Amino acid sequence: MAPSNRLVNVSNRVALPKAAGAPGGLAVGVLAAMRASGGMWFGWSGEISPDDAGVSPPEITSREGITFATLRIPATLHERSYSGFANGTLWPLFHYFLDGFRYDDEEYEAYQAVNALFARELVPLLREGDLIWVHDYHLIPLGERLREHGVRAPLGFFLHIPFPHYEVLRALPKCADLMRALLAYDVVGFQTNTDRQSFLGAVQALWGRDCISSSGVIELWDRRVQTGVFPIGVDVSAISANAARAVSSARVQRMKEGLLGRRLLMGVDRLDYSKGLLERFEAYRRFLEECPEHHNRVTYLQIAPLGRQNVSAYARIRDALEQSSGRTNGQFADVDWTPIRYLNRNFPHATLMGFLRLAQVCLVTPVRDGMNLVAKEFVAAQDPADPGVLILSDRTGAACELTEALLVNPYDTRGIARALKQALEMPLAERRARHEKLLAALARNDIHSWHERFLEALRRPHARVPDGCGLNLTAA
Ligand code: GDG
Repeated sequence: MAPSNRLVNVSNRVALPKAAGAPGGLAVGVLAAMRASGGMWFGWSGEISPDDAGVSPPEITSREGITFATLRIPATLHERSYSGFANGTLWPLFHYFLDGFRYDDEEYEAYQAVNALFARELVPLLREGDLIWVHDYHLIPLGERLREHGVRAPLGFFLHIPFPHYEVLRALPKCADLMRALLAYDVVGFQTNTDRQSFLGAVQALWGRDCISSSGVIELWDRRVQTGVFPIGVDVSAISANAARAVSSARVQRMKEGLLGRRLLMGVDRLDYSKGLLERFEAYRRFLEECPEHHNRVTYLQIAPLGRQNVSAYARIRDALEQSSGRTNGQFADVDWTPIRYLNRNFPHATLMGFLRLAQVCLVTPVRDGMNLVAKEFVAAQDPADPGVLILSDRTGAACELTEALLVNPYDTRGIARALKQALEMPLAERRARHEKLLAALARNDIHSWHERFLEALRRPHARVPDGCGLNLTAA
C-alpha cells in the first residue's frame, strides 16, 4: 500500500495487545491484517464510563506499527446499544433466530447514538488519502454518519456474520433504514455468495431490480456501491508453526498427559447459542450410547469462553450446557474417565493451536455461522503426516470452501454421532488425502488475501470485484 493510503480499521471492539477479554473471530482477523499493513485501529476500548462523565477523546497507543485509538462508552448507552440492539436484535436476527429476537426503540436509538459518537470522534483523526474499513453489524450506520461529516474517503463495510434472507430481515421494523445506511459505503463485502445474494435480494425487494447490475453493483440515488464476496481466512503458516511449537509447552503437555492415551475430540467456540453446542453435546451422548466400543477410549474437550453475559439468552444456554455435560458424565463416566471436559476458560491462542494439533477430531457444528475460523485453524494446525478429521456444519461459511471435511446438518444429532464414528475409524490414507485438499483450500484464500482483496476493491471501487477463493458465485 502506498504510504499515503493509510488503512483505518473501525470495529466495535479493538483488540488491544495483551488486553484480557473474550476472544472473537473479528479481532483475530483484523489484528492479523493490521500486522501486515499497519495503520490505525479505532473502536471501543472494552471499558465503560459513568453516564454523567461525558465522553473523553480517544486514547491513542502505538504497538507493532499499529496505532490503536480507543473510546470509552457511557454505561447506559453501551448496555442498550451493545447488549440491546446489536446482540439482542441484530445478532439473533442475522443468524435466523427469529424467536430469540426482540426490538426496542430505545435500544435502536442508543445504537444510532453510539454510531454517531464513533463518527464524531473518528473524524478529527482522519487524514487525506485514508482508506476506511468498517467491520460488522455493530457499525452499519457509521458510513452514513461519516458522510454527514463530509468524509469523502473510500469507505468499505465488511459483514463478519451471515446476512439473512429478506423474509427474515423484514421482521426488523428499521430494516429499510439499515439497508439505506449500507448504501453509504463504496464497497460492501460478505463472507459467502449466499450472504451477498440475500443482500441484493433485500435491495431488490425495497427498491426494485433496475438499480442492480449483473456484476452486483448497486446504483441508487447518487450512490454507486460495489458488493463482493471476501471469505475470511487464517494465517496458515503462522498457525502451523505455532501449533507445532506449542505442543511441547508445559500446558499442552499437561493436557496430553491427562488423556492417558485416549483419543482427543475437540471443540473451541465462544459460548453462543449460534454455535450449536447443545446439539453437539447431545450428538456426543448418542455416539457414546451407540458405540460402547469407544468408551474410555476418547475424551471430548470443549473450550467455550464466556462473553455477552448481560444478554439473557447467553445465561440460559450456559445453564443448559452445564446440565447436558453433567448428564453425559453422570451416565458414562468411570472412576478413571471423564467423557466430556467442558471449560468456560480463555486460553492463549498459541496454546489453543497446540491443543488443536493433538486432536484426532474437531467438532465445528454451528447452526449458523458467517465463516468459522476455528474450522480453518484446526486444518492449519494438523500434522500433515497424521492429520485429524474435521466434522463441519454445512451452515457455516467455511463449508463453502472446506468441502473435504465431513459435512453434517447441525440439527441431525444422529448424523453427527455417525460422523464421529467415521472420523475415529477413518484410515490414514483417507485422512491424508482429505487434509491435503483442505490445506489447499486454506492456502487459496488465507488471511492475507482476504485483506488484500478487500483493500484492492476499496482502492478501485468502480472495478469489478473478482470472485474470491474459487467459489461458485452463480449458486444463490
Ligand atoms: C465472527 C463470526 C467469523 C476461541 N477461544 C479462544 C480463542 N478463540 C479464537 C478462535 C478463533 C476465534 O476466537 C473465533 O472465531 P470464529 O470465526 O470461530 O467465531 P466468532 O467469534 O463468532 O467470529 C464468524 C469471524 O467473526 C471472522 O470473520 O468467522 O462467523 O461469528 O480464532 O481460535 N482465542 C483465544 N483464547 C480462547 O480461549 N486467545
